[in-house]
Amino acid sequence: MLRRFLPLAIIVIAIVATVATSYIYLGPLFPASDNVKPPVTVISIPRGSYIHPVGFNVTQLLTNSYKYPFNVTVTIGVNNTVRWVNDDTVDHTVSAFIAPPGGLMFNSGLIGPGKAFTATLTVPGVYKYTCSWHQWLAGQITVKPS
Ligand SMILES: [Cu+2]
Repeated sequence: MLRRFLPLAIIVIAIVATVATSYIYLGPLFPASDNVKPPVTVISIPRGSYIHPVGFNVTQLLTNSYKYPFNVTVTIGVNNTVRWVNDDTVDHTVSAFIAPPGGLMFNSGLIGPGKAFTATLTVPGVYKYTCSWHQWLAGQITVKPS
């Protein structure tokens, strides 16, 4: 009786082992939906941006006379996680000085060369930020509702 079912048992074990093994190896190729990372907008702080531009003064920041080197628009739920990557050779910060009511006044602290800072903006409106050490490195992010 046992001899008759032994080949069948081996086949069943082989099938189960094959399915289990392929799940282990193929699983990472098809991650569950809750493993999906939030959509990200990447802003590079370019090399050499620590150099003071001719004619810049801080008061220009608070008026409309200054053209922000970083000016992006994002939409909540689409690309509202903003990641700044420091591609320069010195430390920088990303420090908000204007945010809409209830909006995140993000402040990165020092971001070393090659390092990054990430903030997720969930309140619509206009955010303005600058580097604490190099005020001409200012940006404006407009966050739109989805
Ligand atoms: Cu800086």
